Amino acid sequence: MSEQILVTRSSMPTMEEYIEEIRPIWESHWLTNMGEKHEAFQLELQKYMGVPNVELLTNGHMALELSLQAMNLQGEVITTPFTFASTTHAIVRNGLEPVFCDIDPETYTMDVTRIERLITDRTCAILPVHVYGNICNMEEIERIAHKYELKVVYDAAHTFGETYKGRGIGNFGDASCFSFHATKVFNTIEGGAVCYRDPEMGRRLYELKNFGIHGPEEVDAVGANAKMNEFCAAMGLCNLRHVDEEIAKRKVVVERYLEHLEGVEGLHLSRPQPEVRSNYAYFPVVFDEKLFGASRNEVDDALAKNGIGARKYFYPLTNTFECFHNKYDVDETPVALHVAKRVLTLPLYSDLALEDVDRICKIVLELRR
Ligand code: T4K
Repeated sequence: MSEQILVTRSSMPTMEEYIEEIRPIWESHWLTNMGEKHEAFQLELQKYMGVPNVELLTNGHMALELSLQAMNLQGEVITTPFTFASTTHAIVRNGLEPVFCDIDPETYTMDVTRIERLITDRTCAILPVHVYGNICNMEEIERIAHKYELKVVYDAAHTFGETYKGRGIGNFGDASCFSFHATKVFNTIEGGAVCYRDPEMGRRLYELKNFGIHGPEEVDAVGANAKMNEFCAAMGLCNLRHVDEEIAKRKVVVERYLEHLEGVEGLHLSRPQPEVRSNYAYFPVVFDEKLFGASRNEVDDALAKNGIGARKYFYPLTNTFECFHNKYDVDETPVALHVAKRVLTLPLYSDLALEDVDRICKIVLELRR
């Protein structure tokens, strides 16, 4: 049993495995700018994810931001506020306007029954989030997008390793943006990737991540610096060898949580989704204070007193952020507001001891009144 338990803990290869992977870098002195590790990792990733096209980036945020830029969009983007700051920021930093759609109370992803009424003649894209690894209703989203000729960019930060109907999750929409941050199921320390459909988009992304440089004497876009460096790519190569084992260990942890918490009155847990191979990214619990007897905040405090750092992912909603100066009406996303006030994600990582899960659940369940 551990003393302090945080919401997650980065997966790492052994030090020896990583050192072996980075050893050639001392011979080549090639540290970044699409070196050998970058190229090898991109290829391995493409195979693992079962996708035709993938572009590596410095992080999941730049994956989102540059995907939108690569599509040359203007106008409004339909998205959800129940997400990390990155999703909304990527839209706003592209000079686009987010239009907030409410979420589904079961999966916490975009409520597809509400999309069409938000479409105007300025709508250019839909940017849904696969929250906690719960997959959006992609069939319906893509039907609507096709009908109104809109682009679809999935925020797939939480879904690495997942499949839907046997296909890698990166195969859907015009683009899917993944995060390989230290806190994710699969990490490259910091990192991200875009899986995309149109090869022309790949060419644009490749240039945009390198300042928009087109040729030795030609810069044809105002790009960024979002190239994955060799040390991050090497970490990716190592962690990729172990990711299936990591996911299998996470499943065991999740099953232990379910043994304790499933069916408890006042607790709402995510259900497995049909035809989805899950990556067990997060363990969210929505607390109904009246039925359970304690609020989300009381549970969070009780866990903190015992050295357990659960997290309120995602509170506050992005449409309430101070940086937006009350521009958005949170009453338009009541389900998202309801969930954000009540959700707590409990610690989850592959090496979390089952005795620790028992202890966490005991603290939670002792708060029942
Ligand atoms: N879209 C969505 C839906 C996202 O959730 C995210 C990122 C993005 C886009 C953007 O992707 P990136 O640009 O980040 O690749 C964390 C992560 O920084 C962020 O990647 C993630 N979502 C978000 C949900 O969580 P914080 O501020 O909560 O992280 P922090 O530093 O408090 O870490 C949480 C816990 O993780 C720590 O208590 C311990 C553990 N940890 C953390 C670090 C940094 C480790 O074990 N090792 C580490 O190196 O944002």
